[in-house]
Amino acid sequence: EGIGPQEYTGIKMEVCEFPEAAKTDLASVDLNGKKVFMVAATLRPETMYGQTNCYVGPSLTYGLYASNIPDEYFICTPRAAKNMAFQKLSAERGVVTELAQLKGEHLVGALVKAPYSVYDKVRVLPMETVLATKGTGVVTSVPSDSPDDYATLADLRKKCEYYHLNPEWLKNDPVAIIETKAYGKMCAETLCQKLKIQSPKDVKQLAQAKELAYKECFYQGVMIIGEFSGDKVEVAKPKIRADLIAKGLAFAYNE
Ligand code: A2H
Repeated sequence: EGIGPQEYTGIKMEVCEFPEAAKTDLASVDLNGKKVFMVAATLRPETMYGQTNCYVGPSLTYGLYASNIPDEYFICTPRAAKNMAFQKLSAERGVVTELAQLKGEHLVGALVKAPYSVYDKVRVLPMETVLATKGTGVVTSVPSDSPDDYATLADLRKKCEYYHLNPEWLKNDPVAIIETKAYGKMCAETLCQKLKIQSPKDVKQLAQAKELAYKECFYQGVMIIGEFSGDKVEVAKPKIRADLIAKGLAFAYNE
């Protein structure tokens, strides 16, 4: 991290249902005949089978932007929209066309499509640790393989009343998608227990878990779901990424 460019995959999560607060933010925009996507930036496209939710930073500001594809709009941070404009991902190259601004917390509860996931549509939830300075500000949640996602889902489940979340939005359980000798089929859960991670605030242990998960699950892991089941994760990753892009479900995004 921080050294050289990051090659993300922008996952296009089509919005099927906006919460009332987001509808108010978007009131001045004509969305007739348009498709709106929340764009999640991931370094692990091979984990998309296990998406259970989508996270936004509740206190961050997002925008609705005209994309390079006619009638398709993207939701991401203004910072990401600017980067995208210089990667031929905006309506006009180098130009950011912002149609509306949305508060992150207004997106909580939105229903979005999750490409390749065993859960066809998933709910948007708040994640306090989403940074405005990285990716698109939208993080797709894969609690089987991301310790951050696992810790946040566990925390939200414990405090769903406090956060005013519908318990229905938290019902999707982690999915076994990758197996390793060291951590079994749920590496994030195993590591969170091993390192005694209690909440998303345990940043030091989470950083350690993240590193261990990457080393073990990325370099030693074997896919146990999908078209490349049985293949090493390292081998499956570029193939799954290429397929997602070829199907129009994702695009390359660098920063
Ligand atoms: B990853 P790096 Cl299964 N704020 O995707 C906080 N985290 C962000 C973010 C932001 N603005 N934008 C992206 N991310 C997350 C999948 C995944 C990820 C798995 C396992 C590990 C993992 C599912 N979530 O990342 O600092 C996204 O989560 C571990 C690092 O640029 C993205 O990939 O290295 C990753 O962090 C990018 O973080």
